[in-house]
Amino acid sequence: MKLYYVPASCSLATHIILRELGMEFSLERYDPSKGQTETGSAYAGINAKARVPALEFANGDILTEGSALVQYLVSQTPEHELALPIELMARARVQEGLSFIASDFHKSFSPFFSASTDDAAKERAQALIIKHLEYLETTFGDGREYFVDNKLSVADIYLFVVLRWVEASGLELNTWKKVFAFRERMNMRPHVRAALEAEGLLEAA
Ligand SMILES: N[C@@H](CCC(=O)N[C@@H](CS)C(=O)NCC(=O)O)C(=O)O
Repeated sequence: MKLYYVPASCSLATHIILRELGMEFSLERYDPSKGQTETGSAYAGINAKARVPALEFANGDILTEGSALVQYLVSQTPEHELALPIELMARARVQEGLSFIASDFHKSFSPFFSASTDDAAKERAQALIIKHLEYLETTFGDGREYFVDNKLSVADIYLFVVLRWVEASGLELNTWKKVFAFRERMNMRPHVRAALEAEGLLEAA
């Protein structure tokens, strides 16, 4: 498998999960400013949506959308602690967590990654991020170590990746102590550190 990625972006979640699952994969960096990958391939031919992550399989199939990708990957290893629960409500809880992160939390950071965003839009986005962080702080407030049902899941890894962007929005994650402690814990996982190193992010982590 080959993972197309942009360093520190949401593709980092797929990258970490590939490592946590012990899967064989290679990495190919995408440069959005050039519309090309590091080997000179036009990215439009890989993902017409011009987004990472995209995962290419040996038979040439390409799968996109981070939430779908990580669910596909953990479904290959049903015995792994990251596998989706078999019980339907517990499984839906993980999907509920992933949906919140992908649709609400992740996307609230978009204005900070666009050169054309004005200050008013950034202020509105920051207010939304604060609202999401308050919700997360309450969720972790009951002594939970993990986001969904206090059991490690792919949602924790995606949440960790998005929490790495908080400072880029002008906020200090340390304001939300329990969420901050969660990010610190996730940051210490060996496969997380290996992925950060591979993307050249270790000093910044
Ligand atoms: N719906 C997509 C969105 C992915 C997405 O927003 N990717 C961003 C990085 S976090 C991206 O590819 N940015 C490059 C660009 O906008 O040029 C998913 O969930 O996988």
